[in-house]
Amino acid sequence: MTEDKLVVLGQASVGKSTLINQFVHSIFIDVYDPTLEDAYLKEVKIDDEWHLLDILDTFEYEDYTPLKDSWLREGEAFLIVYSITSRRSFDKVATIREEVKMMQEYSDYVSIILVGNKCDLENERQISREEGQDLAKTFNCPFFETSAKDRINVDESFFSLAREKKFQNEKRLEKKESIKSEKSLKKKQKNGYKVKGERVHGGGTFDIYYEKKLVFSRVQKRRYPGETELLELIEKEKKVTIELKKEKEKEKEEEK
Ligand SMILES: Nc1nc2c(ncn2[C@@H]2O[C@H](COP(=O)(O)OP(=O)(O)O)[C@@H](O)[C@H]2O)c(=O)[nH]1
Ligand SMILES: [Mg+2]
Repeated sequence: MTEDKLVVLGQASVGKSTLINQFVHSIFIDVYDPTLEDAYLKEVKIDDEWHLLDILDTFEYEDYTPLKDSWLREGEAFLIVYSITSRRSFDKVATIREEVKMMQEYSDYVSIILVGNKCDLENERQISREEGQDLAKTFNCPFFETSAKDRINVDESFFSLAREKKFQNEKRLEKKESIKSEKSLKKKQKNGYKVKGERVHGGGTFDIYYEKKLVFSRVQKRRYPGETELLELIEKEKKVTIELKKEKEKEKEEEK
């Protein structure tokens, strides 16, 4: 089971606590109660995988609070909420996102979704759907208009947040891997011997960089790797031409 630490952020009274209670308990609370920090757990199956969602409700932090730092640092994915009936709450979103990015270790891979709540209050609307969508586009994050009152897009938002966390994690790991393999290729290109290959099946050519260290150890044992040995190393169906000899001669000349 995957555990996801989700944090719900946003200005006071946009409906954070109501959204969470609707999601976790399927109830609508119509009393305005500025919450203190509160955590909720819910087990859900998302895309055939069980998730334990650990949802943290937060309260508005006009003043500095060390609590806020820990929410932003320890959270793994963030639901940023504004109310479609409040321009002020919408204007606050960008700042909240910046704060999240500042506190997260991998700021390029922060998992955020944007939610415009209270979409049942159509005649009090101050923020158009397009405006919300456009902001989410600049954040490159998913967007939902929700109603915690009518239970519109509530599950969808939390599910999407868990998916976003998975997606960003994978993106980050992929990038890490590609940096690693790029580095090792560069090292081989710098220090290794180039072996040109030609695919027998499928056509095309490829280059393989053969580690210098390996060649050296064989040279010391007076065993220069022959074409057969290299062929063994490279997959059988590939025809290989070797530029090793030339390189070795060059090296010898340089040593003189
Ligand atoms: N009409 C409507 N009212 C909502 C909705 N969500 C929350 N509210 C109301 O807005 C007020 C503030 O909600 P609350 O969850 O306490 O906001 P929080 O401060 O962000 O946690 C409460 O009176 C809620 O009943 C919604 O989707 N539609
Ligand atoms: Mg609250």
